[in-house]
Amino acid sequence: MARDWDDLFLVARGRRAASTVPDDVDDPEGRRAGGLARLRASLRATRQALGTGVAAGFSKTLADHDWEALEESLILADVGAPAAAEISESLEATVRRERLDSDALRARLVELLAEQARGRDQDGQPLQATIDLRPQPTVMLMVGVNGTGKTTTLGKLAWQIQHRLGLRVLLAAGDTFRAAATEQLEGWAERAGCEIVTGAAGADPGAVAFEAVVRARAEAFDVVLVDTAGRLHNQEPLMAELAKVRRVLAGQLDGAPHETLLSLDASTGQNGLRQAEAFAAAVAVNGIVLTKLDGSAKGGIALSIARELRIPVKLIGIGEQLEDLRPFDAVEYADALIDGGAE
Ligand SMILES: Nc1nc2c(ncn2[C@@H]2O[C@H](COP(=O)(O)OP(=O)(O)OP(=O)(O)O)[C@@H](O)[C@H]2O)c(=O)[nH]1
Ligand SMILES: [Mg+2]
Repeated sequence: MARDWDDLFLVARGRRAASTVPDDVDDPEGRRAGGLARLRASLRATRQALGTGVAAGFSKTLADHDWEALEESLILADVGAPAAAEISESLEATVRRERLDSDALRARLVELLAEQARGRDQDGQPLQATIDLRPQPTVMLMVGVNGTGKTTTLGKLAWQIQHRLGLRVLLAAGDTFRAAATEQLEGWAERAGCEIVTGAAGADPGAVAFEAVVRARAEAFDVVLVDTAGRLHNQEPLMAELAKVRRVLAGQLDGAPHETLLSLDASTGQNGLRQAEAFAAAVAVNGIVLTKLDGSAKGGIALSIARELRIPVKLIGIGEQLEDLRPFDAVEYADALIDGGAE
């Protein structure tokens, strides 16, 4: 069974209310099939980079045991050289040990890809790709490079938390830098039916975050989602400003921010790894949102990040609409990476 929103969010017993997600967003009959088909469609470009547009062609490569070709195509899809080498070596070792038909080989490859995409911590335990909403209130900080999808993701997330879990969300428009950023988030607040705290243009983003937490505590909001302005990971003063927002939140509420999500545009490929490194150093990122997987040929980057930085991918963006944000499922992702289904 694929991971779902209920596997992603940890919610205190008795706190969630009935879901008000309309059927057309979340049709239980069609969702799985529809969702998987959409994920497959999103990963088409990556799959083509893997040279596996057609599953049969891919099986042939495996049957010929062309490990170098496999390794190369994994690297082309931005899986990263170490992961690519490990995967093809492991597959080669399996084949040497036992005779596998192409279906079994394919299944083994999915397993290996999923294993890498899930990632492991220092002690070898699988990374936890959950979002803990049990602290009251839970404060989430969204960070990342310009245009990677921070505001859109927060808006989609606000909608999901508000409608699916029935929790009260407060948005904080911490991007006081870019003109129209506040209006953009206000639009999402309206769609999600949640409240928002804004600041004047050019105001201190830390002050907006501070005010949001004060209000959340006074009015018993469950979740505070803090947006921030985009910045390049090598712009030191801006990274320092982000660290300050984090400090302000930490000083205001024990454990805050409870979740710091980094949004990464999947099409940036291996550069995303550098971004993640720099943001993690500045604000202790504990989850990745991989956006714009639709139309990217570098979807393999999810594997590199989990493996190299030990930060779990928690969410993926596969389009601009509300329903285009999904919990990351390593097996589903690995499967869609090499199999386009009926395309
Ligand atoms: N195709 C696609 N587009 C996306 C996705 N996520 C966001 N976008 C689009 O990317 C553009 C930028 O998204 P924003 O949410 O404004 O990005 P941001 O990181 O907040 O940008 P700044 O605030 O300027 O740093 C918008 O046009 C979004 O609709 C996605 O998963 N897929
Ligand atoms: Mg934004």
